[in-house]
This record gives sequence, C-alpha cells and structure tokens, in this order.
Amino acid sequence: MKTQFQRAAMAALLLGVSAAAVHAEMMATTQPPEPPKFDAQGEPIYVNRADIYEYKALPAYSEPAWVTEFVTAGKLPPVAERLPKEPLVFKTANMPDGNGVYGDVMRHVIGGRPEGWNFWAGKSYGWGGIDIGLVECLTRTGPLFTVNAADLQPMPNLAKSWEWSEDGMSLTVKLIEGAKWSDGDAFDTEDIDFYWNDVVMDPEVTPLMGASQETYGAGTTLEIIDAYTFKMNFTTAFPESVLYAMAYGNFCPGPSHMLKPKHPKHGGTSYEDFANSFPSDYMNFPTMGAWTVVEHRPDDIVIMRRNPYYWKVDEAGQQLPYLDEMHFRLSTWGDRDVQTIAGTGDFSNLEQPENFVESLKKAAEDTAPARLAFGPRTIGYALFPNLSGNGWGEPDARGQAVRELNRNHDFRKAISYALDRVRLGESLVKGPFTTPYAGGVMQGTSFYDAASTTFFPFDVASAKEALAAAGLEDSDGNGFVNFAGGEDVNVTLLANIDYATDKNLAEGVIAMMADAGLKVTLNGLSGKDFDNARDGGKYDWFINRNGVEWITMVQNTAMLAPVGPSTDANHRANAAGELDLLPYEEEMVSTVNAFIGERDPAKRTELAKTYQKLHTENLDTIGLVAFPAALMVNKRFANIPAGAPVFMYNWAEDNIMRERVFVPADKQLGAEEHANMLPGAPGDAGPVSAK
Ligand code: BQZ
Repeated sequence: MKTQFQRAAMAALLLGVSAAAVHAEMMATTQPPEPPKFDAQGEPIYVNRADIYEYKALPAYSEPAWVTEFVTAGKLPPVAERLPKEPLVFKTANMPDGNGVYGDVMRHVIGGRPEGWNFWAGKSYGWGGIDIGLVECLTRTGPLFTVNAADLQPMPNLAKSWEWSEDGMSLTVKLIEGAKWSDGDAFDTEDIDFYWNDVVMDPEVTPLMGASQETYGAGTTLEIIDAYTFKMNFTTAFPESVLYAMAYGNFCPGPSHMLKPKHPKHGGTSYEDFANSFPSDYMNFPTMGAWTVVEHRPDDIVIMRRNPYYWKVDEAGQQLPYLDEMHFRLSTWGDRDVQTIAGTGDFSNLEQPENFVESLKKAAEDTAPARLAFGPRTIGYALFPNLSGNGWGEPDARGQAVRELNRNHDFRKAISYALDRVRLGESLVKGPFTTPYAGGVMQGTSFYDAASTTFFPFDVASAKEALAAAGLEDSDGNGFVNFAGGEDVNVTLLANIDYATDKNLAEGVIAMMADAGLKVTLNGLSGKDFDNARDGGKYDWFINRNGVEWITMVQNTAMLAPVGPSTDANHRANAAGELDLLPYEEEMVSTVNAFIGERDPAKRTELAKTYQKLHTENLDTIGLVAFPAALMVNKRFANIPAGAPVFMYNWAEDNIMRERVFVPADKQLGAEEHANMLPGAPGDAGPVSAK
C-alpha cells in the first residue's frame, strides 16, 4: 500500500511533466556575475619543487641540546641512527628566514574535538591542524601554491620517488628508506600493505577522509615489491591524478604495528573495537608527523611534543621540527580568530566573513600581535540536495518524497532562482569579499570556464514557476507549497553550527525559500555529528564549504561525481551498494573518469568544461557564495612563506610547512608546558624527561 507521501511523490513526478506544458517561461539562465575585484595580499615566490626540499645524506646531524641528554642517558639512539639514510632536507635558500633555531610553541585554537587516534577507521582528531601535524602521507600538496605551473605535480614526501611503466598501467613507488615512527618502529611497506588491504580495500573500514579503491581508480591493485618499494596497477593508462590521491587525507599510512593487532582480520575483536582501539585519552600514539600527542585535557587542550625520530632536517643537519611543542586549545572556530588577533593564540584561518572587519581593524594597529594577509577567493559554500532515490540514509516517507523532488530538475531550479546570493553574501560581510557562486568549479581557478557555467539567477517568480513545474502548488493557501493533495512540503536543511557562517547562510536560505513558498527547517549539528549525518546520507539538503576538488579538480577528483559507491558528497550507494544515477550523473561520471585518465592538457581542459556544463546546468549542487580567507599568524614566527593561502591545494596548516617554522631565540615566549620532555612509549600516561 503506497503511503500518502509516496502517492504524492509519484503524483508530483507525473504532474511535473504535464505542469511543465502550462507554466510561463522561467527567467533565462546567465553566467555568474563577474566577482568584485579582490587582490590577494602577498604573492608567492614561485619555485620548482626541488627548490623546496630534496633527499640526501648529510655529513653530520644535530638536535636540541636537551634531546642529547636522552641519548646520554641511553633512552634514545644517537640522532644519526634515528634518521633515514637520506633524510628529507629543506633547502635554506627557500626558507624566507633561513635555517632556524630550536624552541618555543605554536598555540593553535580549534573548534573541533579529538575523538580518538584511529584516523584510518574514521576518527577525527578535531581538525584545525592537529591531524596535519601528526599524520604524514606519501605525497604532499600543501606547498604547491608556491610551485611553478610547469613543475606542478605532487611533491614527494614519505614516497621519495615514483616511476610509471612504459604503458602507464602501473606505478612503482619508492619509500624513503630508514624512516621510523615516533616510537622507533620502522616505517616500511608493512604499513603500506596494511593501509591498502585492511583499510582502503576493507569495505567495513572507512578512513576519515573516505579513501576507497575508487579514490585510486576503480580496479586498481597494489603489490608489495620489497621493504621500501610497492607497485600500483591500474585499469587505465597514466592516471596521473593518483599522485594527488596519495597526499593528505588519502594515502597517509598508519602505524601497522599498533593497528594491525586490533583489526578483526588479524586477531582484533570487532570493527567497532578496532575503530575505538586508541581513544583520545591514549597518549603517545606513534606518528610520522613532526610531533606526537603527549597530553589531552578534554575540552581544554591537546599538547604535542617533538617527534625524536622525525625524518626531516635542514641543510645544516638540524633535525626538524624547530618548534618543540604544539598547543591546540579546544575552543570554538570563532574564538580562534579572536585569540589570534588578541595575541593569546598564534594561528588562524580567518574564514568566517563575520569576523573580517573587526580582524582587519585590529590587525591594522601597530601593536597588533599577528600579521593578517588575505589570499584568493577559494572558500565556496554550496547547497547539496540529497540525490539518492533508493534508500541511502534510510529516509522515512517524508524524506523519500523530498528526495524524489530533489531528483526533479525543476525543483533544483526553484532552489537556485529563490536564492538572492548578493543578499546572502552581504548578510555575512559588506564589501568586496563575497560573490555569487553557481556551484561546481570555482571562479578564478585554472579549470574554471565562464562559458561552461550555467547560472539560474535570483528571481522569485521563476522560483514559483519552477516549483509549479515540479508539480507543487500551495493547495491550502498557507503560503507554502504542498505535495499534490497532501501536506506542506517540508525540507530539512543540515548545517554545521560550529561555524557562525554556516548557520547564518542556512538561516538566509530558509528565509529565501519561504519567500518562494517552500518550507525549510534547520537541522543544525555540531562537528562530527554534522560530518556523520552528511556522510551517512541522513539529510534532505546540507550546506557546507566546498572541498579542494572544486578549486583544483586534480585533487579528490573522484569526489566530483558518483564514480564509486561513496565518492560523491550528495549521492552515495544504498545499503545494497546500488547507485541510482540520474542521466546527467551518468554523463558526469564518464567525464570525470575520462578526466582522471587524460594526460593531454588541452583534452583535460575540454573535459573540465563538459563537467562544469553538466554540473551547473543540472544543478548537481546549488552554489551560494564564495569569498577569500585570510591567514593570521603571530608576528614572532619566522619562515612563513609569502602569499601562503588559507586553502588552496590544502589548508594553511600544511601550506606554511610548520616543521620548518621557528621563533628567533629573543622572541620565544617560554610558554611550553612540557619543556625538555619527549613523547613517552605508546600508551604511557604522557611525556617523559631524560632523567
Ligand atoms: C582548517 C581545517 C584543517 C573538514 C575542517 C572542519 C571539519 C570538516 C574541514 C579550517 C577546519 C578549519 O576545517 O575550519 O580552517 O583549520 O580544519 O583541517 O570544518 O568539520 O569536516 O573538512 O577541513
């Protein structure tokens, strides 16, 4: 027996066809307006990747004097034995302030909270640069903002080099040799093997950023060659974007010596226990990152101490990092801006326009503790309609009926026509910052093409026409459209209320939909609850910042379309693994797969245009606004690269290369909480001293 909603949904679909024959013309589509000119402050100094760092043995190495006391006490091997045969060497000429000195702390303030340390089973560290400082990946993209276009491809990192086979069907990867985890255990292909077979390829395990086989190309396999060499085999030739999929968020191996025994396939009790095996009160969890967590005071602070086995040095042979300690004050994202401007915090991505004007005023004062520099307009917000019609997220009858509407092109047009994006932007901040965003590839980025971008501009009459074309009428005269013969359509809008911007945009969208006659109610969730609801399909619509794929297209490329069961943000497979793609989605999938496998730049550009046309004409997502963000860093820090963007190939926490940032001796705060201490053994209560 069909429920009232199902009957209504079916009627809506049937009516949608006939109603289209009777309504007036909707406003013609245009291209998004030219963004108001906004010059990023500070231009990067463009170099080649090899100018930033290389791998080589140096005649001698050194460490902070207080670390040598651990060696003297027999608690650590000599520094030369803790380093790889050929460490990663940062080049002095590329350091704005040259080789640094040891000591001091960088005091981050963040809005997230660490859930646990099993990043590979989806546990969030709380974002805000915690994970970026602990988890390192095969390749690195953050510093690419400063790399010449002619040399633009991912930088080596834990993967020291790679070589394509003649036919491009396989890639042989060489790991750095002799690097060690922060507890001294060897980093080698045992870690690669576990990550690939027991994380990426295990359908019961979802790493935090969702890496799956499709991330590396459907059908891709991986074989171990020796302790430091492995090979990936592909189904298409030269899928060069896989090198980007080996960077942060995707191919970032975990310590298999810790994780494997907890995995159900290797003696662990269950997948749930595996995910929860290293809770956030577990200290000294081994890292490849420059620091290791030694203390976590819930809702207060996470403290890290330098990793004594870190595998990077400067050209003088000084083992990195220079900064001995990292703080992550567990507060709110808005407080991050406030504390950095006030000088009680050291770093912020000023990404909430509500704080722009006050921050600019404060930063302009001579005594301002932090430097503030706006980068390009790379923050984009969009509205994502849940496009699954076959049960992803287990919707109730109401939710299913809304999903059926989401799958109706006229309904998605109505959403866009109802949006006054100029007013939305001005509700966040007045001035040349915000600009209407059509969705898809962002304006001002290398693959953006205006002629391929279809924009359904603000026009309430057209929004009402489009709702009628979707078979929706206000049959009870209460100002909101109804399902045919049924109740008001009521859409829930999921938003991350950890950010004032997300909440303000959601409230603006709800008000504008009401003006067009569509009832929408806010479902505001915090941090990880938002992420889980979004990634679990538990929503009708959500709004969120865009990912890096909308800026570069060469990163997270698989997330541009539902090329796999869980690659697309707003259309994933149901519990049976089935994807009910709409015809335009099928075309987007083949376009994205062709883009992934295409080496010819001209052909890639054409594929990007095809993608942008499909995405924006069909309103796969409905863009809201785009705006720039500003990097704010306390002035005592040296080696901050010029023009470092808040978000481009990665977040600024990666872009500024914190492992080579330092504080000159005469400017150090003396604010370390565990001075002269190192991480203890995995599971120890906290840091340890040499004595
Ligand atoms: C930057 C970033 C570093 C995640 C997170 C957070 C999560 C999302 C996103 C940003 C925070 C900061 O962003 O807002 O400025 O420091 O951490 O990782 O929004 O909720 O899931 O994608 O990166």
